[in-house]
Amino acid sequence: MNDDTIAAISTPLGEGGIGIVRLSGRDAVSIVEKLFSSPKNKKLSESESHKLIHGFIKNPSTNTTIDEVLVTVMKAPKTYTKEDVVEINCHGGILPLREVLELVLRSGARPAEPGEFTKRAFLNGRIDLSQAEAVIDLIRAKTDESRRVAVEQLSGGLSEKITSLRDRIASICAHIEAYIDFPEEEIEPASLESILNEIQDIKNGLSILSNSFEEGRFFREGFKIAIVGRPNVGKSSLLNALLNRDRAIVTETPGTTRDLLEEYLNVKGLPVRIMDTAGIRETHEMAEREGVMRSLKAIDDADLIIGIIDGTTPLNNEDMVVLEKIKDKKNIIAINKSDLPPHPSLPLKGGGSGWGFENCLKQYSQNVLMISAKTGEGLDTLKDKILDVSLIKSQKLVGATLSEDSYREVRSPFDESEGVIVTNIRHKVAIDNGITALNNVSAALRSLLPLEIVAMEMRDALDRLGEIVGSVTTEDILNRIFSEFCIGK
Ligand SMILES: Nc1nc2c(ncn2[C@@H]2O[C@H](COP(=O)(O)OP(=O)(O)OP(=O)(O)O)[C@@H](O)[C@H]2O)c(=O)[nH]1
Ligand SMILES: [Mg+2]
Repeated sequence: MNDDTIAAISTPLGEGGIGIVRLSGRDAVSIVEKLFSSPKNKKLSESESHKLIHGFIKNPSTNTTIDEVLVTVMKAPKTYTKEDVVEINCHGGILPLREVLELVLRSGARPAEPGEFTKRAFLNGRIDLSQAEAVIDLIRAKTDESRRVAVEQLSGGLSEKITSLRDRIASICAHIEAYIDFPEEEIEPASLESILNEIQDIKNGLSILSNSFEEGRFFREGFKIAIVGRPNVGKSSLLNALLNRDRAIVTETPGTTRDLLEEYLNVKGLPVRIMDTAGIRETHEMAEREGVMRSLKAIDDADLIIGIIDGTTPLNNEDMVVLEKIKDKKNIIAINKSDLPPHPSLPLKGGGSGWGFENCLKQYSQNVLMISAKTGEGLDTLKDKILDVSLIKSQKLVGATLSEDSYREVRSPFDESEGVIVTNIRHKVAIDNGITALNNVSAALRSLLPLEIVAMEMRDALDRLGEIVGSVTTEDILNRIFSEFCIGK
């Protein structure tokens, strides 16, 4: 248990309806008691736990009232940190909050470090490390799906999986150590076979989790999409249409967009980071040239490229340069401006095609469609395509077939992990290290190496997985994790 009491403003700084100063630690109640006065002379130390009490925070040295407040005393251990926690609900302006915090600090609390409340929840055993990490994922979640995955992890979904796999390793380990204690006994072939099978089964469980990471990354960071094409084809217009607001500048002059512009977007539950880019063309203008360089880099970085073609003009050399650049990447080609009369070489709306254009594009992409960024025509189909393409990518990674077409169905490979998706690179690395250690165990058993070596590798596997839940950890790991948090969480 920590001796000191920490305090911080736990709500965002700025104007709001209310703002909260939070304290946690042994002296939390007595510190606030010194500053609090209730019209009915209620004492915080005698009040019922987890109930709001109305009153005022006063500066005891000047006896001036700083703010009218509602205070909640939450007695240990049923609190966020498992320590005594006091929350002071102030009026939401920055001045009252700062003054209340300052008084609290002068009365014996110390400023909390980023994430320190959550760190205490971990150190005091209320949550494990992967749950603590889910807190920050939840705070940062950009879509319903990423929120769902974070809540699942926070409620212990990943921890349970890891813990049960660890328990199974531990019992094999105990089995093997028993043989070490009786060196005259040998493991019987049948018993050896069943140990090897059990290890394989545990490894399969770990692989399912490890494979879910690529999808997990999308939920955490967003699936990265770059909109590219030559100048004036309607890239910025498409970004605006997808976002439903005028985010990017659109003009009829080619070369309008000079810099990358990135926004978050929710495509039917898939969190997407979408980038508008500068039109790609040869240019001697310095700023535009830099912009084009960034567009080319965006093509390299993205998970999916949407290449835009202007359907009212013939394909030109600039289009060809773009098409060549994107043809080996996961891509969709959107022929824009379908609200205008198409260029005669374009495929005709509603079926039949003109000459060349469509076939030509098919060499560059399996996904060619027509849209109008202006009227919104085709955008729903585009979103479906984005979803398809993103899931095909993750399906490949889990080695499943590509027959399903609905989103929910396509997610079925993840039913194997019962909705537990690994989103954190730290967890993925630990799981992969665990798999490596188990591979070493199987190899050592098969080549009849001394059982001490087998047991050592098994303990290594246990430790690697222990890093995920925090049963094995270092100060360095903890600092790295909790420094990512905001102060007051
Ligand atoms: N009719 C019609 N006009 C469009 C459509 N999409 C874009 N435009 C027009 O095409 C012109 C260029 O649009 P932008 O969105 O600025 O094109 P861009 O590709 O971002 O251009 P750069 O930033 O210069 O590379 C503007 O005049 C738009 O109004 C469309 O679907 N239909
Ligand atoms: Mg633009």
